[in-house]
Amino acid sequence: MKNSALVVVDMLYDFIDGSLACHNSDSAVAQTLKYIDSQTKGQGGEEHEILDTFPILFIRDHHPADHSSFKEQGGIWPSHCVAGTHGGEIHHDLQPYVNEELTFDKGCDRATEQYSGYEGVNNAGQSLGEVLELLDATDIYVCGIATEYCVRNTCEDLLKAGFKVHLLKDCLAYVDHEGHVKALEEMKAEGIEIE
Ligand code: VGL
Ligand code: ZN
Repeated sequence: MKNSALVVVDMLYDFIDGSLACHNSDSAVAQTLKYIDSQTKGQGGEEHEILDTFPILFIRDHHPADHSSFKEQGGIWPSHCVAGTHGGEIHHDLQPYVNEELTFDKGCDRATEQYSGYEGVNNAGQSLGEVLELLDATDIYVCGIATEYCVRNTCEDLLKAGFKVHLLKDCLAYVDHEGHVKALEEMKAEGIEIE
């Protein structure tokens, strides 16, 4: 899997079993773990070796408590993924693969929606796009929540930036099933590989 990387989008408690719980989220987390496992086979099995050959990057929706997308502020979403709360944490089972430098926050600015993780930033202020280039990644595998919003916007920005994008369809959760199916069809037509 040389030159490949996995981007895990918003596998956070508020999207799994919290205020904005999405369909298929438990299964998406389980399938993501299975996928990560399948990539570790034949690579020595040591976690640091996996990370050297197949980096795993995490996106976090990371809002201030008065984010403009929240209903109380006139937005369309219930309050979710507030920085520092349980709802904004990455699922426990994925924690062994989380590395601070490869974790990118988005939606931090109160006034901006920012569905895409592409311009999310890590604790050193680097963006996801920048770090993927530094890693020499050409093929980006994407999974996460929600298909129609953050996953889609992240995939489209990656594609525009010239990466080959592979979407792991069993590792997705969504707000609405019809919206999920439609988003997959449209992404396929745009040149995103659905796998
Ligand atoms: C998302 C709704 C609100 C997402 C983020 O990451 O898909 N959806 N905020
Ligand atoms: Zn959000």
